[in-house]
Amino acid sequence: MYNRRKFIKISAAGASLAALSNSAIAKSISSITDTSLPIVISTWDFGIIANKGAWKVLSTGGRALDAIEAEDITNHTVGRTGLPDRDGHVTLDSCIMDEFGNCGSVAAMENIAHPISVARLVMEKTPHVMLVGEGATQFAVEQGMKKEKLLTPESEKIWKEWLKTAKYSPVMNIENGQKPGDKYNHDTIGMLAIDAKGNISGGCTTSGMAFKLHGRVGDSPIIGAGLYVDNEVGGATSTGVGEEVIRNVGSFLVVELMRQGLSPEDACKEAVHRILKKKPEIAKKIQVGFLAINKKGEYGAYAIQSGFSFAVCNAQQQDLLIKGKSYYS
Ligand code: SD4
Repeated sequence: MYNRRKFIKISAAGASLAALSNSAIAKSISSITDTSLPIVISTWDFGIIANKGAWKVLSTGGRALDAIEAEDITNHTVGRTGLPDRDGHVTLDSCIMDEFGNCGSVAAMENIAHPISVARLVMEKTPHVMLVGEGATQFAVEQGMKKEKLLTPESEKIWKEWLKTAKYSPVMNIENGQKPGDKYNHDTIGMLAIDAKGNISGGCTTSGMAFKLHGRVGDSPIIGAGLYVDNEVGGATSTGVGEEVIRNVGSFLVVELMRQGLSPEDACKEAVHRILKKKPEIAKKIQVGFLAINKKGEYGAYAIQSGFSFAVCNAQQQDLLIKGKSYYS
């Protein structure tokens, strides 16, 4: 079914963005009419790498849920290389949701490198939706996952450097361009996939805002905030300052707006506008971005600030990187 290629209508309005990535094409899009399935889309530049793992599953006829679990990236975003909280603990948040509305989640979990797999186990092996902190780690170990130290020497060095001033303030768009020495702040991979059968699943994983208070949980593991999937309508995920997304139940809102007929991009835009309307005073200081896909495979994104990108992978192209539109340019 993934041979069912259709024309991708992409305006070249933002063609000068090629600097975003060497391997990828960055374009500003006016409308997406590509409905080729299967498809996987992910937040930020590093979504290209994450999509590759998912594509192996999708391109061989696999289930969207398995594709989502296959996301694996090695920057400072999640898992083994996430930046710690202000006390030096790497705590991970993750959730997953399938085409039946099943969902699982872990929050503030330490010492387990691949949190989305634990989230899936919570979904499939327990009567619960969410496990947090030590209970989540304990459950993961019981399920055979390895307990390990997640704070790398590199992350420890960055944290110790931060301790000298211990000043906490979100840095916008730090997710992109991560390399040693960059200023990291928060990182997230939000991913949405539709398989060849047309079923939708999603996942969202993060180490949260770097140097956050110990115990802080953002939007990423919260169903409806960092992620929401409704197989009749589509899916949405978010990135940026999670507190604002939680306050507005962002991803659920985007999916409900798509249900009412809005395009993925317009639904994301309306959700961003709700955040801005409630707190105009913070609008210029923070980043929040939404990414969405509808049942047809049309996708779109919208963020408060420019600099939010997302990666698209389908039969036509596996490394498409798109600059999301934004309120401030
Ligand atoms: C959080 N939303 O913990 C996450 C962080 C994030 O890109 O998305 N960073 O609030």
